[in-house]
Amino acid sequence: MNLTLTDVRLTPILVADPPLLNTQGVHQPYTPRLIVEVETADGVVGVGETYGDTKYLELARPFAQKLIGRQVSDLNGLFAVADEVAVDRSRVSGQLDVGGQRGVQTADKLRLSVLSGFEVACLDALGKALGLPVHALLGGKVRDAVEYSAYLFYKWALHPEGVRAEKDDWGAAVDPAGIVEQARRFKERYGFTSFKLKGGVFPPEEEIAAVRALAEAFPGHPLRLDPNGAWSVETSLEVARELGDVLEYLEDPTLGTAGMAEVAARAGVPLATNMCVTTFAEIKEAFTRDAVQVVLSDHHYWGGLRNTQQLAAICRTFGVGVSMHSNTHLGISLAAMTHVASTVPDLHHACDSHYPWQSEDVLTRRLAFDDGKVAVSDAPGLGVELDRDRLAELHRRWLDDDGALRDRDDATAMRVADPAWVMPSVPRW
Ligand code: GKR
Ligand code: MG
Repeated sequence: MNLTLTDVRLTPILVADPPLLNTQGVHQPYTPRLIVEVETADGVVGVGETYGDTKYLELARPFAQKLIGRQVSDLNGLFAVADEVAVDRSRVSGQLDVGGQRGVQTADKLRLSVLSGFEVACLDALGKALGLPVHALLGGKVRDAVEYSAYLFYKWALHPEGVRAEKDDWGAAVDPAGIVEQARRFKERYGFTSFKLKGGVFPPEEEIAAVRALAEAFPGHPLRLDPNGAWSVETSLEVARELGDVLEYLEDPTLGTAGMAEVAARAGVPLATNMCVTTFAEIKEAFTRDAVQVVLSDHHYWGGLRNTQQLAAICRTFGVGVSMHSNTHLGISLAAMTHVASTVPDLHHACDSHYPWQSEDVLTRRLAFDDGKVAVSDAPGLGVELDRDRLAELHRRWLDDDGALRDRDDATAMRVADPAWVMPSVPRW
């Protein structure tokens, strides 16, 4: 068996995205993703997926070149490659590590997000070469299916008039009744039993009313609300008081470890985060101050599936819960999330996934949610197959774009509907 990497292919694509609202604005009609393929000397191909914005592509290209001639099994070596790419780039631009501690973390996340696309592709290829599923390469699954939650969004029925976009069949959801209806459809279509609402869009009292309406419509179902740090400490405490009896957790009510620690100390509701703890460097302070009770891991920016396992082990050690964050993604990433989640012993919360919002994919067969769960594949590698025609079509869309959509920018997308829109300063309420 020859495990030497002989080819690495990067295909940036644009994928249809519905008009989902968040505190920064609205999703663009198409969102960029990057599909990674690695090929061994024996012709075994592995696939990975990560963010596709320009800044990721700029790192991914030199990364891909450096992989040729390396072993597909050399997963630890990927970190050395990432460092080399960063050093080469900072020599040229002096850019990567500017901006103090925050700047270092942003650069780390960028680098690790790129690395994760290659790590997943290598694991897929290695699994195929050895005839083993990815979860086996990660030590073996401890469950046969992984539970996901319905990710509810305030949304418009359509993207603004005049904007080229694909239609979705979800309709509008801009009030409690719309959110309950969306949740019903999520439950009917996919069997989800826990619900997360993306908040920070409307004033807190409206979002409290939406969560109350969900609690009434789905008694006993776990509920979460995530305003992406749009609230002050006082507002967060008020929301916690109003919803404490129905929330499984409150996600990133306010920004920063200090604010989260204050809310956590006084709210009486567990806090989850994908904003306050996003790198290993942030763990110590947040855990010492008891600022978060659940870390929402994301294998993209945490640096792959094995780093996700390390994060889970640290959380376990400190008695902090772990689950999964998501951003717009396709089936390759959902497969990767499912494999790693299947190996994490203490996964006590359903994971997030945007996948139901993505009507397009690059796989010959979409992954399915049954009773809110994705079955863990035992096929070699990730257990997914690339649809090359579809990949080519979505890449063509990326090539045809004049650059306006190649970088996700929810505030600019919002300005199409509301030219006066400026990204709200935080805390907004
Ligand atoms: O897709 O609009 C969105 C979300 O707001 C996403 O960007 C967040 O990263 O899902 C995420 C979250 O949990 O914060
Ligand atoms: Mg979040």
